[in-house]
Amino acid sequence: MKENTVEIIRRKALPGHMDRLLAINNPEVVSFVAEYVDLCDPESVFVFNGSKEDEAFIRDAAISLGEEKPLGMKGHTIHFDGYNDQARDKKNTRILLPPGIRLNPTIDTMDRETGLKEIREIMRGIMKGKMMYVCFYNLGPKRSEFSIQCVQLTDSSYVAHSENLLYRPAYDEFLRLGPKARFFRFVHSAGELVNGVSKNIDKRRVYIDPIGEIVYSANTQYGGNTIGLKKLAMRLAIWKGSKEGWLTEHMLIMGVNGPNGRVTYFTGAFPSLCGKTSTSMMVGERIVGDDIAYLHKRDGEVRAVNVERGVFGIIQGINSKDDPIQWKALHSPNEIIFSNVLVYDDGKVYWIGKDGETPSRGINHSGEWYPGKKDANGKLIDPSHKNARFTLRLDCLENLDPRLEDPAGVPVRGIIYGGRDSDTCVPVEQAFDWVHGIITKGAILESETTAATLGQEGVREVNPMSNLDFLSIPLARYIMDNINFGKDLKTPPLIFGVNYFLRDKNGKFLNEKNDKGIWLKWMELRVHGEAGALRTPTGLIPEYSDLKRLFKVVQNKEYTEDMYTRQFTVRIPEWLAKIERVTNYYRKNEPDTPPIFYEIIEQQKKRLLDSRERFGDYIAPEKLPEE
Ligand code: SPV
Ligand code: MN
Repeated sequence: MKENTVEIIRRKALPGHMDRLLAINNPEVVSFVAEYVDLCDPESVFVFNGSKEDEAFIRDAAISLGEEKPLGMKGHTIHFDGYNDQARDKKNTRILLPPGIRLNPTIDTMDRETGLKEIREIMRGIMKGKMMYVCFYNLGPKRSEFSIQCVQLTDSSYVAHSENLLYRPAYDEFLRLGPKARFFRFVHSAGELVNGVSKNIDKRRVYIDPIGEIVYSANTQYGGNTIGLKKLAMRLAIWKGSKEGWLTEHMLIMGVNGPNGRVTYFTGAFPSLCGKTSTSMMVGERIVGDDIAYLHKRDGEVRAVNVERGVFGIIQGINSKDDPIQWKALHSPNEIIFSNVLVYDDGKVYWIGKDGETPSRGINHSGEWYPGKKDANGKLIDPSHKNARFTLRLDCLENLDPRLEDPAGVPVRGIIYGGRDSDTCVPVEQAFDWVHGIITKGAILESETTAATLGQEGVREVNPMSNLDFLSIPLARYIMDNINFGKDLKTPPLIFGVNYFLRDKNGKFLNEKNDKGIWLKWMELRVHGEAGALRTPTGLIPEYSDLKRLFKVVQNKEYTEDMYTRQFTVRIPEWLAKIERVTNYYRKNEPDTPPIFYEIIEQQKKRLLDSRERFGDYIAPEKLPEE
């Protein structure tokens, strides 16, 4: 190691912290840190060794620097992002690629050399006057074939604090692995702060370099843009997994409790703000993860781990009746960071959809807030942001599954795809087989856009596997990776589509929020061949008698045949329109889409047309044959 590499850091490291770095015995770690100490020019360098004292130091720094403020309850803090910095910035998020690689047009890319040059200029001196945290984590459980080590550099104590809750600190793993550690790298700076928020939003950039396995994030604070190990690492992992034959998915992982103590594991992909977290936290079931999963094949089975160990969840709509588990965790003295909610009465929090009245005054991401307040463009400001969130460790939740840290992962028996779809798909439907599922439930999933990303809401967009925002490889290749993943499995997971957002002609939702608990129970029975099904042109749906029984036994609810018919009627015109839309989309945007995709879609179209001949546009389930 060059002497001056060490010297660059030593000059700024807190007492004893250079030794922490050298103890790792990995020259790559030292030269990575030195490069960015040199470029970003922080005032001091803190090396996080994973101890309780270090965690407390970071927590306290977040408060003393004003990035977080304590709330009324012990352990609770509030963090605000800047007014236009509360969601993922898709426009300024770019994958840096060498010439010749083409991604889906919705993903912004940039020539690698140009991007690296630009971001280095933006980051030059960006940490002046601040402390740089050097943090070590593990993605996935430790000492597991799923594990990926990471080093995060950030000048934000909020980001470091969030990562301490969300990921497994792994300085010990770096010590153990020494020079063998290969690691993902993240460099973040919130940039210059004014009133605690990033000032230079015009220079907000998130640049992802899958070849160098490094991500840069500058002039932003919102977690989705800054927490390197979350959606930024996901792009690196998708790239890596595609080369190595495993998958990185925007998926929850959960155990569903079946009869006689049986636990069946599912993963589920939903776009942001479409019910993924609330599904994973369903009362009576077991959460393993709510956002990102790695899927490997082992001994003919699919195995999954939660990449994270915490939740950065949407808070809007959480209430005591529908979400008792989250409600309880949010009202207990756990270590929790609230972001972009309303703070009132000196330390109470309010969010849209919470029990009780909206307070008449408070502080939110826009400063002092009162009902009727408008922003500079005349837009009414909600008391809390729609994408306001809470960050906590999963062990705050009473239904955490004990296998979260299992190095072998959990065996996956069912995969669920769901989007925000007001008029086409039934609430739950099983695909005929793996390939049919990957294509008609996953690859042609559409969803209406939400507040999780900047831009207009409610626009229907194709969102393959709910993972489109995070793809660093061509979509056509990603679809083939998924199809191939299903080959040679002894127990291929069943694939299901769900839709929590179906509405009637008057725009009223056809389902209650917790009906999803029943769809889970039905899927669990299907995995074990213990429930029947009816065959539709698009898949297999539940029989009324099974759902009626499940609603009664699980939720003590009467489920009428009329409700069932309204929910599970096959909507042929809407399905045909969807096929038209998605086929056009793929033809236009993904010229390399594999032929199997079009074959499966054509077969589905033919089944829909044949059924229309026999039954008309809308087929009530009573007319459908058993599977
Ligand atoms: C999502 O938007 O899908 C999230 C939060 O899970 S973010 O970190 O913004 O990606
Ligand atoms: Mn997500």
